[in-house]
Amino acid sequence: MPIRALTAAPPLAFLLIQPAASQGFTWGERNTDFQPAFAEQFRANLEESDVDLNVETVVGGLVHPWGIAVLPDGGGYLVTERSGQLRHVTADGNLSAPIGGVPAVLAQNQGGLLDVAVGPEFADDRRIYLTYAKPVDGGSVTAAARATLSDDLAQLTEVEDIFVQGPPSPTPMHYGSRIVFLDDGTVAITTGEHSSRRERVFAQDLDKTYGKVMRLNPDGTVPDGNPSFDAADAVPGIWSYGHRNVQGAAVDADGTLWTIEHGPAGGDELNRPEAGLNYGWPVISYGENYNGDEVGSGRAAMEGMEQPVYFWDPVIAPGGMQFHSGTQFGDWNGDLLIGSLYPGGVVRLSLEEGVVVEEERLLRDQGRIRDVEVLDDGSFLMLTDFDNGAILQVTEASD
Ligand SMILES: [Ca+2]
Repeated sequence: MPIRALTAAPPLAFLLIQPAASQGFTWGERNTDFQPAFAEQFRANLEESDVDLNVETVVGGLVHPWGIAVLPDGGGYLVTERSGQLRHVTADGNLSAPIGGVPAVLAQNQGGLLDVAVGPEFADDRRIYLTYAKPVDGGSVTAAARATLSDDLAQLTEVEDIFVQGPPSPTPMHYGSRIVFLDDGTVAITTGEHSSRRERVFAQDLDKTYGKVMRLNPDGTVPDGNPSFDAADAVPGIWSYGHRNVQGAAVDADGTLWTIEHGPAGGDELNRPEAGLNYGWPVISYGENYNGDEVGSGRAAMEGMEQPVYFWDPVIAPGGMQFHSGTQFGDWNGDLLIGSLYPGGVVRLSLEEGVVVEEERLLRDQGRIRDVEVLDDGSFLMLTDFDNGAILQVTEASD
């Protein structure tokens, strides 16, 4: 965006009608002129928190870190590097050698070792969960595995896939993915649709697991309470469908699952996926393909397909996200903190009764943020997605 950066400031009259811009942020030029389906769906009031952010490096030298999870009882963090390493980091920044036993990954293009989650019974069973690009005959797929982490944090054992996407894709793009635990002990696993024109339509097919939110038991079996579909060949475990590339998922204080997906140019979406529903891709979408032609039907709304809670044009290129809680940044409790790969930093959304009422752009000088993890005290961790990436901790600066 160097050209935009060099353009002159907007005329004064334009400035006067703008809501308060967060840290100098103003909305960029749109890709398309689709009208939002409802007022709160697009460009909420821009806010600027009256708080100072203190950013410290926990550890650097990570190669494209992708996912991070917090171990209980002050046990530090697990962090993935996309090229295939899982490492342990102590809370004071001591980085381990790669943990043994990680599944082989296809570390190509957007593929590699992706998300990591700590099981809810970790203190007893030491189970952790990973998502990754799994090499298979015919290409690769998104997979989720569970494993047992040794007491010395050096080795995974009992590694088994609990989900393997199908069919195999020749395109190492759009793998999603996140794995998050729901309040009932099941897991939600998000996928992508491998991007290509031939494959993206599989997001609409219930006999394939491209572009889906899956809901499974932690051992990969299918729990009670999933939706049933008319299609006789529907893959068991599908929760919702018609997604593009779901790289963020989080559960709110009420136990409701939210997801965020990379859309086309001008079509990143926040969704609250409900059982059995179709979220539209690639039939309907805001925005347009990155080559400038229209997506699918050329429409942003259609009967039988769900509207996003919120969308961005221009996009934020979302990574992972989490709901805030804790005493630091206490005014943000219940807000979503979303990592942005482009233009970068953290996007904060304030929600009321299921709609977005406020947006803030934080930490924009930090560049590509792949994942965000809120700690018990309300401070939060960010992963910077660079060749020389880092775990950063953001605390509320005291006066
Ligand atoms: Ca959608």
